[in-house]
Amino acid sequence: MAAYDPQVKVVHTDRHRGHDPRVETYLGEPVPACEVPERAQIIRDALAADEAFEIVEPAGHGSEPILAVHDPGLLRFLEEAWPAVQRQRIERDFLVADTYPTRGMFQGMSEAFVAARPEPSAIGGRTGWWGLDSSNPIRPGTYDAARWAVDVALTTTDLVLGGETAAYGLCRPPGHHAAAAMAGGYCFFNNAAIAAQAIVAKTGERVAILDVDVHHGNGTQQIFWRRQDVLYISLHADPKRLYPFFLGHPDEIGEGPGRGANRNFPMSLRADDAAYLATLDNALERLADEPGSILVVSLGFDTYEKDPIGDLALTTAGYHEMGRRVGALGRRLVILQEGGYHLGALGENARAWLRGAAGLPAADAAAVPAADRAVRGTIPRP
Ligand code: SP5
Ligand code: ZN
Repeated sequence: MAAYDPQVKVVHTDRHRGHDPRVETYLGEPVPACEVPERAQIIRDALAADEAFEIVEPAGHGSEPILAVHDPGLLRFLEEAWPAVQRQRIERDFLVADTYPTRGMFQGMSEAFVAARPEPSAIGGRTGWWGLDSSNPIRPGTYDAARWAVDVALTTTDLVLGGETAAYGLCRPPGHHAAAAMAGGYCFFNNAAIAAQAIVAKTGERVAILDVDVHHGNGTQQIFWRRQDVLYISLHADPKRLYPFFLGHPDEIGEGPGRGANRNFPMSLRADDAAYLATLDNALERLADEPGSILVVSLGFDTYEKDPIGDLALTTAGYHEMGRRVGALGRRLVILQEGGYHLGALGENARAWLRGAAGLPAADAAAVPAADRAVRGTIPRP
């Protein structure tokens, strides 16, 4: 018999492994990649060893939910990119753009004129056309992995629409930097935005997205910028200091019908649990009078005190408390993985957050080995 009934369902597939970047660049210099397959494996293993969780496989959902959010050109590019590299017989095993269409290039030209510029045909030009930055190399298995990350998000959504109070999608690659017509920041499709759109379409309710990754979710903000029915709330490092640099400021509140449905909360350098949780409480006040029964969480652990991103300073105990406060909102939760790169702590941080969200005590990781727990069928409560 399970120690906890109901268990929190964790949607996971190992199909993410084909997206296995080895290097990214830091100021142009090659450095070891942060967003690696071990991340998802570590979180999966930590949750599989805890009887509060049950791992389930995703189901395929096809292209339609992706096209409800993304430009068909982005989908086509990601599908065609690796085969195009192969046709060119370039001696390399990854694809990264080095030329991007940035704002100064089009200065003074009308929006309609700029929108009518044609997509290049060369693969280097196409990669820049659909990309934000050089931190997300395309590998042979990237497209398949990115498609499965969307299916993980949509299966998680189905579970919650089917009556689960909360479910967690172990999405990899992550999604929140991907805009309607742009990949970037380790992201290809915006898993959380696709989930939110699917919820709106199926329920007709308003949906809120809470983004607690250390980076501003510029893609999610862009996708719902003019939408009143999807509220985007993000806590993140000040973009003056940290990627994505060009969006994430507090005056970005949405436009048109979406005015007021976008809220950014940049944090000060090395903000700790207390500072973060105080800002979280402020941010969640915006949710109080917002209709809708489901909250999508873009969950990142790159706010961790020892994360290589190195901007904020949260602890494992802080994650449990953050999860607890989000769970206590009384909304059903579609929780989707975004960033988090400290491999040694990722498992415990995910476990702490999710146990908090499920109203469970923070487990004492050292108390009983996983094998013993399975035999005894119970988890010691502190
Ligand atoms: C989903 C997500 O967390 N995306 C983050 C994308 C960040 N892209 C640039 C990161 C550069 C960090 N390189 C590590 C160097 C640490 N000093
Ligand atoms: Zn991040």
